[in-house]
Amino acid sequence: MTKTKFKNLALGGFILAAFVSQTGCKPTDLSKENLIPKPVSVVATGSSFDLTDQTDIYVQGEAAELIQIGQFLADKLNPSTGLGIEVKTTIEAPGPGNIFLSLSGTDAELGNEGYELTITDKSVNLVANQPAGLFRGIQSIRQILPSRVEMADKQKGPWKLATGTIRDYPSYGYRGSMLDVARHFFGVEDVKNLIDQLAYYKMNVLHLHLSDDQGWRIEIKSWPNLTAHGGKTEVGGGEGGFYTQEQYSDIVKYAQDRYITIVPEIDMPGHTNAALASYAELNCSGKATELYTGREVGFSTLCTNKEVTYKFIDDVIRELAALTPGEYLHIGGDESHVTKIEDYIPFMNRVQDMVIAHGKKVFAWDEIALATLKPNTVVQYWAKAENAVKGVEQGAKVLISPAKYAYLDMQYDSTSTYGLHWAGYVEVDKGYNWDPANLEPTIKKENIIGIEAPLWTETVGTREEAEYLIFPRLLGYAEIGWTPTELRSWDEYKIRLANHGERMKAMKISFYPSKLVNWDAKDKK
Ligand code: IFG
Repeated sequence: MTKTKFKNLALGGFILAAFVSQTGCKPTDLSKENLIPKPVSVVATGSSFDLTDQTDIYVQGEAAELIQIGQFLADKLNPSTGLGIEVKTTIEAPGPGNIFLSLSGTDAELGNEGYELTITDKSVNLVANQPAGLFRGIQSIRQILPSRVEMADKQKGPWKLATGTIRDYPSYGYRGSMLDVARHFFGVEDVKNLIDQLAYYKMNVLHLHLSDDQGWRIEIKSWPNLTAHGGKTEVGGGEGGFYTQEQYSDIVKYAQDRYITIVPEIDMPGHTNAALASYAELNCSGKATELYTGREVGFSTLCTNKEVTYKFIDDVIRELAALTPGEYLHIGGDESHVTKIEDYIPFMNRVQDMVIAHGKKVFAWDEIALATLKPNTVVQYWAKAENAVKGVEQGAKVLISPAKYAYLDMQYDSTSTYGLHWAGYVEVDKGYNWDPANLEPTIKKENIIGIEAPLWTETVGTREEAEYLIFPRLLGYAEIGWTPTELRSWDEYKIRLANHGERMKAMKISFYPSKLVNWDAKDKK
């Protein structure tokens, strides 16, 4: 090494030592944090903010909603840090050492879910236009702290946040997953657990597939046998189950408190054996079918030419709409292989009108594009691009859920313990390396309402089994829905994903340790 280089190295070391001794902290780099989804912009300033037992979370004004958001963060930080962080209200910005959440409607670019997080060595300021934006921003605060912050029991400090500014907002307004609770039933606690995980990754919709051939999972008071009989079993013959209307409302509120919308689905005219087994009059034969515990699809249909069928559907839609604050009801429409197309089309047209009459907008699988789409009907692209294209040509928005990229029940590879592979294998990289706006020339970004990753549960029946399929791929779909495509690359993402292995472990998520990810790359802090 030349003399000059040696001198420069010594000088650099001296400056670093002086910096550390002056500020008492090691330099940091906010832009190297492993945030998922990746924020729109991060500017690092190299210092750090310490959470201490003097730190509190201040919210501006007395709004109960902001206090609740502050409390959500405090409840996530206190068990592991033991710092006893409290939520307080203030008009002015608080003194140094605190976290401050406030609303300001002056930053249109942030939209309803965006936020700006400014961290200095003295303060943490989170600003958004709407409470939802604050809620998305506190997930970033959680992810900037060491992964052990997500542990349920007390961990040793220090609890440092790298300093700098994050400006962030989502690409798509609908960023969701779907849980099929019909093939295998999942109880309220499992659903709430999934909602917490969606919230951590800034997702904002959970679509619940509430009825199918194997089970009817939502109490309908005017047709009680749907759950009394139709909820009694599941794939494989297990005991099945269902949500009472009270339990469904509890799930809806839990989701709402995390700025997540529940989209309930009653699949029809196909995928209806549970209803057909519960009420003989719904069958064209007038005879009830047997309960079904297998995994075949496409063998059932409501009797589309009997008026009682529409009375049934109207009662179901009425009761479900009254329990659902979200603007959409999903009416399925997929794989109606034993419904003649000349019956399917008028059926789907009539049911759309019924949903609208009950004040909701319609979601349906992409086959509905064969019918006449009502103005706000959204086509969920899952199998046939030509159906989604038909939907766009009718002026509809498309929800992007292509089975070959986004079906969480697809096996990772031929050795996967759970899952199916009719749409192909979906390893973690394949699930990440695609762009919803680049699937079909006709389907442009402006035609897309967002992305959804469905989990069909023919092959999984417990939380752990479901998590094997959901994670880690869900993190990639969260990023596809949030982060601009031009900021995304698999090679860079997989390093951040590796660092989330520690976080998923801390949150007790039984994720699939894909060999494509170097999970041993230890968390940086
Ligand atoms: N297709 C069926 C689902 C489920 C799935 C399993 C849709 C819209 C295959 N319909 O996906 O009910 O069986 O991968």
